[in-house]
Amino acid sequence: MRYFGFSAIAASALMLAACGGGEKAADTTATAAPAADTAAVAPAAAGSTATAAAGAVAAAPITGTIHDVKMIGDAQGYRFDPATITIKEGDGIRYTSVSGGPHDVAFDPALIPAAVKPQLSANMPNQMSDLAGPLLIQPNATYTISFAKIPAGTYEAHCTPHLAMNMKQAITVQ
Ligand SMILES: [Cu+2]
Repeated sequence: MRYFGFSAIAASALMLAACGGGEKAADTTATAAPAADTAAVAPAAAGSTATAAAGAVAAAPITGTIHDVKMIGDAQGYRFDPATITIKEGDGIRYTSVSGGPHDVAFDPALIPAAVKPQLSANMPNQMSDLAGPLLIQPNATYTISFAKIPAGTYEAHCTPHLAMNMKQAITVQ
């Protein structure tokens, strides 16, 4: 029965998160926890953590190295240089539109695991659409993405205007 009670609390916490979102929902959950019985304190704390994870995700700033990647369009084709890159969690990638723009940096939402998407999205400012950065129109315009709090894995990025020309990049986060 206690477990059922916790489920009900968790469910209402999730509903609060869904309706409110962000810090306010977390605060509400924290306030509601003591109002239940004492036995619920530990589970409520766990529920509180889950709510924070499910709510709005803050951008995680770069804590490591910033790697430079060029975006090029010339007689040899459209490409990211380098086209494959291995970085560490916490690093950032600074993309520079060198030639043949406009370019952008985008991820196919269908290819990004659901557990990764909220943080990746939070780390991508000025999105034009879901997981698509702004078009870099001016020569040497840059766009930087933080890979802080991004789980290890390989993620495929692409340039939306030149996707048909296979302008793609494989980013491995260690
Ligand atoms: Cu491009």
